[in-house]
Amino acid sequence: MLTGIIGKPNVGKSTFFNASTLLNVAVANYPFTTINANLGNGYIRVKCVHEELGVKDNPVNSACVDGTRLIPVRLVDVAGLVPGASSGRGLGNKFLDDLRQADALIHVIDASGGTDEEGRAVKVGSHDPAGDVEFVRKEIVLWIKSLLDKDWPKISRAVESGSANPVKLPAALVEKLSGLSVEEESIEVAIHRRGLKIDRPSSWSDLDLYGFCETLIDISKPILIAANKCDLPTARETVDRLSQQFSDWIVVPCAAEAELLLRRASQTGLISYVPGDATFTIPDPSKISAAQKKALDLVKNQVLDIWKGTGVQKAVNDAYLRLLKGIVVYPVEDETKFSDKKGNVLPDARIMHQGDTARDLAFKVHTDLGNTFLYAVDARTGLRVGADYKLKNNDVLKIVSSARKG
Ligand SMILES: Nc1nc2c(ncn2[C@@H]2O[C@H](COP(=O)(O)OP(=O)(O)O)[C@@H](O)[C@H]2O)c(=O)[nH]1
Ligand SMILES: [Mg+2]
Repeated sequence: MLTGIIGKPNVGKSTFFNASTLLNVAVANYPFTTINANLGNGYIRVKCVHEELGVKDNPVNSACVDGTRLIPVRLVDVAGLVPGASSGRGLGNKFLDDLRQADALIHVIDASGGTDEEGRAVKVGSHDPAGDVEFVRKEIVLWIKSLLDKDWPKISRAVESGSANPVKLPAALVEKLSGLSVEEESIEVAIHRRGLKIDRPSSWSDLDLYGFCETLIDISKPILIAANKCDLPTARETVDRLSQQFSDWIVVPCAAEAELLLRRASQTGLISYVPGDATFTIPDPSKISAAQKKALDLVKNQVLDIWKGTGVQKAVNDAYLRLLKGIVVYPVEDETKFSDKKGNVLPDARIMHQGDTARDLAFKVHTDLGNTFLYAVDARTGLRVGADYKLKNNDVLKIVSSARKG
């Protein structure tokens, strides 16, 4: 799963990305190795199960700080986009290429109203970011539509050829949109929701195609709004208004710059702070300079005390756990000790989808394990569950396969 950070220039996308990807604790075993300037690991924050199970853990693929599990997830900082990007304005299709692989999008807006539509700095409070929410979505829809427009007559002919074995529209569209992280099922659902004829694409109007693309985006690249720059007072009224206006969306008030400051201060040991906390502590006040104290006070007064956190961690959590309906599952090899073969207790925390099964988990751990799956054991109860068992959040499961005994 990959989440793209999108928005017009100067809203704080890179600040958000840099803050989310900075972590003070080492994660031994990063599941992702290719990391460049705009692709990195963010983290999901959840309550670890080790306390509930009464054990001390040794995380391998994630980290555990005082009972909080931090699980790596991939984030990509997408190039800024401006109105008309889908037809090549600004960096144009560069941003679109960046978000091909994304399963969900975090749309960063400047809630303080201090950047115009093109991303130029203007007087704080003078630009209404509601329009940005609309135009960014529209550019993505237009981009998807532009990938289909040109070939629509050809696709229609293939689907309506009347041959004994005609091409099915969803299959044709998956092929056309390959590399876009769009599934056939999502296409079927979008066609159905829009009440369009699946076997008569030639009957679709231009508006029908637009509407279909819009619904397809809602399903296969859902968007969360990160209302950034909430440290500025003009953002308060905007956040309330946007939350009402976009009530179907998740709107998270954020202060990316404050989060970056807190993570940096935590990295150098000036403060104790776990990403997503509503407070921080200063272990040794004598080590803090007057300027540092002033900056930290500002973060406390203008962000933490008002919003109960900087929102950056919440936005990443919500993208994976709410938008993408993720759940956390702990696979183990010794269900009596909740450990792997080497004795690491609760070594891995994996993000799965609601509705995934025990066999899906086996495949996620290793293809061989999926192929030779026999059953799984719920480590809490010691009871066996079958391949179709629906995973629950915080499950601790041992997978038993025919390949490896014991
Ligand atoms: N007040 C305030 N400024 C921010 C915040 N986040 C970013 N900025 C500022 O906004 C400007 C653009 O940030 P940047 O991350 O480069 O934006 P990008 O172009 O969207 O990647 C910079 O001057 C940042 O310091 C925030 O939470 N609050
Ligand atoms: Mg940037």
